[in-house]
Amino acid sequence: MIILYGSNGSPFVSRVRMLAYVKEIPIELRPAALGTPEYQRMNPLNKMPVLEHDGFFVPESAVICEYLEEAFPSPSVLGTDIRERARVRLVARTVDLYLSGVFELLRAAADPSFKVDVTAKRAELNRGLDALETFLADEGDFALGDKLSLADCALVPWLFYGNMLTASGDDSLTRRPKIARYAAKIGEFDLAKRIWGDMDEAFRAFMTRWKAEQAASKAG
Ligand SMILES: N[C@@H](CCC(=O)N[C@@H](CS)C(=O)NCC(=O)O)C(=O)O
Repeated sequence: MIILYGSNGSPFVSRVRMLAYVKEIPIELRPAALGTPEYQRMNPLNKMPVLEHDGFFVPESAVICEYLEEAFPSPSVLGTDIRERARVRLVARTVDLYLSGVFELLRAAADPSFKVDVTAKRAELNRGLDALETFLADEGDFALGDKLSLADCALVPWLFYGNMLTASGDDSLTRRPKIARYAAKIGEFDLAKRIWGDMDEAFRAFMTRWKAEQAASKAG
């Protein structure tokens, strides 16, 4: 039995779910009781997601994806040779380490009480996006060409938020031709639509709760 603890609004949870859709792995999604001793035992980092596979716990979305790739090798989404695998991992790592500025910039725009150095975040994001622009393939429907890979599983959920930045009038993605082409092209696939649909539902529910909490704290 495979259980994924987390919620669909998280790009890290959605990355694992996208892989599960691709590999047709039946995964049960359960809420993550962050902060509880029970959850802490499953993931001492106290973040979502955590995967439970027959009693074995795996935290960290990138590690979970590679675990599932090894446990369910077909179809392969990591690449057929060591250089292809390096390129897949490089894109996924770039998303993880250098593109999270998107989340902070969106949050800063929505929540004046969220304090962040916007100029520094923007510079960091630009560095990551410049690198991504270099790493993406010139042609093909997917991040690294004609075959869907773990690079797409990292990028598609991230793009849910990246597209929000674009919708707010920010040209960070659209002024970079390869990223712009990728964002438009991948959005045509049912898989991306499905992931973004799941994320949208969870995000709207989160925003409704958050706005109610904000209103309650102002009133009280
Ligand atoms: N590097 C982690 C990041 C996971 C992460 O940041 N998850 C967020 C949700 S999007 C979380 O659990 N936040 C709760 C917290 O930080 O307390 C991964 O790839 O799984």
